[in-house]
Amino acid sequence: MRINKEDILDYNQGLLEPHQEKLAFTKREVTGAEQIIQKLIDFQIAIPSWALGTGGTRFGRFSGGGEPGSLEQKIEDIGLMHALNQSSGAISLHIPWDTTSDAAATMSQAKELGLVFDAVNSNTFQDQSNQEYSYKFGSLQHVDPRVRKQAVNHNIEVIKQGIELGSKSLTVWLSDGSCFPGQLNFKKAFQNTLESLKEIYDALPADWKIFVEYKAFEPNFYSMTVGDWGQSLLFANKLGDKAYTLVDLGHHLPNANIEQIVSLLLMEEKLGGFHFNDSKYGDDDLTAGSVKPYQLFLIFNELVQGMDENKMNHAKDLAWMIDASHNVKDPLEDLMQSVEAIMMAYAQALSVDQEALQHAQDDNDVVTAQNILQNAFRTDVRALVAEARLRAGGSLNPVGLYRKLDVRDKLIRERGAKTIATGL
Ligand SMILES: [Mn+2]
Repeated sequence: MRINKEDILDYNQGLLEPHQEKLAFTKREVTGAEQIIQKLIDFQIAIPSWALGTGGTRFGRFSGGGEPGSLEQKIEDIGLMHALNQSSGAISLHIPWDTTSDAAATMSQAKELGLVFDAVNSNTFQDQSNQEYSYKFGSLQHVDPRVRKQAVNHNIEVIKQGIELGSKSLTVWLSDGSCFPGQLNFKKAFQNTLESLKEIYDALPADWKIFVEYKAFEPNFYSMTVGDWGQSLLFANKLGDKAYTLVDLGHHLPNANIEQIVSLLLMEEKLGGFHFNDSKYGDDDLTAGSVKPYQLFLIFNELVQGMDENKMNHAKDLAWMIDASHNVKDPLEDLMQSVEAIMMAYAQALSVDQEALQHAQDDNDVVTAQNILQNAFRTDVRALVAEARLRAGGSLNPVGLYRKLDVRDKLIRERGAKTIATGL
């Protein structure tokens, strides 16, 4: 289904007056509000093709109904979400879960909905029915060169599909590692992985990037071959200029200082992309900003500071993606909540007086430094985020309009109550 422009305009009309009052107040509170609104309009967050269905766990999966059963329907879902919030204008495909047999048709469907294809993701953490060798004991790290070759070839195939869709980057997340002490020779696993990544790197077009994503644990529970940002950075540095580290918020050990990691990766000009989610315990895959919003803000503060120091374009120079899926919410409503939380953290970070913060740091004025950050975090910027959506043609309240239009019911009527999206 599609969201009509008229429905958006009608709905916004009813919310306009209180919004404008709130916006006027916020503009008095926040310096540079107009520039912030413009940056929010430009900022787009890619939606992964696997997040449109209810997420699975090891124990059960509870479909919410009307889930997209094909790539076309997934693009349609992201299109209607983008129509509502004007901030989800990119898709990140997971291959082989979501492949196209007609790239031109897929491209034109996406284009019509205002969407582009962001990073493509390979998958060597599962065995596919048609593959010759198993990834049970790893893929790019495997002791058997035939398994490594198969995994390398898969990644090269993913690059080829990405080229057809206008993508410019490949994200490699490996589940490679070991579950028991003694299972693996760490150095050999690293070297095998490096050799395999080099082959993939050599297949990248000149204007492409490769993102090496790390994860501390799961599915392997003793060692992960790309287990933290240090290991990822080692790979990225050894591979070359087109290789970067990718930070996924849920892929750290509890209480890791992710904002410090982000700051140093930007200093090294090796931060390539970012996966948003939130968690209380591990890789919980919860809605961004739902558990630790202050952490999300502190991360954005480092992102803004580091990107500005490197003269980077906030909207274009890093790959932003939501990487979350869970069991209890309507996936589209959940994604809209994530996007809103990300936009708020970004807006708050943009409002930080970086010069004053630096002075406070140079003076060892800890109280002022803390106040600068906490004042920004405690400022209600929701009206700025809503105004950015309004100016871009979206809804002042995306979830509100989604519910008013009974989108999920319509999708269930169209697609059925028992459809299951491909993915985890
Ligand atoms: Mn991820």
